[in-house]
Amino acid sequence: MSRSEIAAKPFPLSVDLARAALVIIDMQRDFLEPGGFGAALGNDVSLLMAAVEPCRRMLAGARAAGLLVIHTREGHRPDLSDAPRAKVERGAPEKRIGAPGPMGRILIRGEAGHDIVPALAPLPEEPVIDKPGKGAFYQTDLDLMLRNRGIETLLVCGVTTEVCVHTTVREANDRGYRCLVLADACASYFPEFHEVGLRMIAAQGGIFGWVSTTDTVLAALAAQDQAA
Ligand code: C5J
Repeated sequence: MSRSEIAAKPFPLSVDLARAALVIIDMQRDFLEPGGFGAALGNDVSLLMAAVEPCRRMLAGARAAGLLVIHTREGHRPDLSDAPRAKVERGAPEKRIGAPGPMGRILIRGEAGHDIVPALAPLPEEPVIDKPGKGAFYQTDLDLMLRNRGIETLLVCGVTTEVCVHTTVREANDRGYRCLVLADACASYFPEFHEVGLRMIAAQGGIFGWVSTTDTVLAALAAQDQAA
């Protein structure tokens, strides 16, 4: 497969799409839906919901093109043995990780709120990385999976831009992966953090990665299909 030149900031990125994976970060009900953890903390979850449709389109395009698709979820074991006290003890007790919420215990694996939103439900063959931290590489087998498949470039989307997307992109960058972040398929409860978060990634000649859009990447996938 030939390389595709994908328009991006700070400059176009040459991608071997056969060695690219789509990584969808934490599109979980607890973060996105009314009544979840994010909403309980007082956030406007509609800001995050705006990323669902771009993610859905990107997911459909990646599946059609045969790309490796990886989903991540932030959450913990029911006994909280993998949750640092410093993380659990943050905030009001009734809104902490493990506390009962409208969609089950907040950010606990197996609870309804921990699940990925139905529009982006993983297929059985798509790996789901359950991560205890913000970064998708921390204490997971993501790096092993990517290396086993010869992946070089990550197409990254999901929430939140400045927390789990950013942390994952930084981790990936240090491990030698090129990261192309899809601006419209990421979101934050804080629009200004989203904007600045994206600018930080592409700053200084692409210090952590590149920033593009769903449509741009979908067009590159379609062009590759036609050329094949
Ligand atoms: C947060 C995330 N914001 N997925 N998680 O705690 O960004």
